[in-house]
Amino acid sequence: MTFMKRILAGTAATVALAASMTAAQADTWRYAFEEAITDVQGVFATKFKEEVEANSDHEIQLFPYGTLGESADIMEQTQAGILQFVNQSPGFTGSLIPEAQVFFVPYLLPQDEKELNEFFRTSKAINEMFPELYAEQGLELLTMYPEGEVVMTTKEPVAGPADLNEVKFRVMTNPLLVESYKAFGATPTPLPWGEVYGGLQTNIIQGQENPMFFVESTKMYEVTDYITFAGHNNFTTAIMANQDFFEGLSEEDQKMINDAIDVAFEYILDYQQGLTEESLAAIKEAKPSITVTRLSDEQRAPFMEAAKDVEAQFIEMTGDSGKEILEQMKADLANVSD
Ligand code: 6CS
Repeated sequence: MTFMKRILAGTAATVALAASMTAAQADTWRYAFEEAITDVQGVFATKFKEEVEANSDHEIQLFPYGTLGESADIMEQTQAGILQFVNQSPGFTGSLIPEAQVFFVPYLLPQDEKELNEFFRTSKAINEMFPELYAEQGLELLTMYPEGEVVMTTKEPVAGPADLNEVKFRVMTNPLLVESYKAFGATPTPLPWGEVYGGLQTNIIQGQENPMFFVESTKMYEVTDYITFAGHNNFTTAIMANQDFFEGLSEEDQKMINDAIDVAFEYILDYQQGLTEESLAAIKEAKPSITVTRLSDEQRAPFMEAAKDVEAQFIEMTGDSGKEILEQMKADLANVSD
């Protein structure tokens, strides 16, 4: 190498080193969720990944349901900092953050999709109060979003609470859901997701509830014969980051993450338009003998009556803090209803 070439090569190396010192570090972040990659949580996660990777040098590694264990496992891994992001429904978080069980007060959330979406966008309870409660558990709550009307799938027809008598009904593992199905007349059986299909197949349980897309994708219709719309709830879910991880990020990265969440949030609401009907059509095609019933207002009345007890139990379980959240949620809901 000539003297001049050596000087130029040295300068180039110094410039490259300086650039690598000032450039933000490119990291790989792990994100786990409770559903398959093609389910709603997977579609949200994929959109979030695309946004993060398009707007930063960071990479997101996705872990769908089953790859790292059950819902409770991925939450533990996130709290421990092994994962950076987790999507977990309050159906499971309710045992960690009792106030999150408010999403299981039946008939609290509106059935109108536009109203529901606007509630999630604007709710003070969701966007200001819940983040403080999640923070107490080392979690940065990034957003919550709905995943569709919850339906009951059972082996026998359900027209009212009497039909749930002696029915062992699987619920997610949170105490208020247990109380809810007790009030609905069933024998609630809290189980992690992985035990539901087999439990129905072997008749250990005889019913479960979930949004329609999930009934279809997980083939719940193979092991139950009746689908009942009682209008009692819409499935809520939440995305969180490990708080130490999030707080350790630059302001620029935090903003980039929040922007990616906002894009994925709107995307997933849009994606779900018509999804319940599409899933129902796919189920009817796969199993023409399935019976689908939408309960009339009259048939819903006793379930709605039972909801009052569940609300009272929620307040009993969570005290002033739960009461405050519930009241704020009601005010937020009133703001979005016409
Ligand atoms: O029922 C459950 O356990 C599951 N349901 C949905 C819609 N998502 C994840 C959750 O594990």
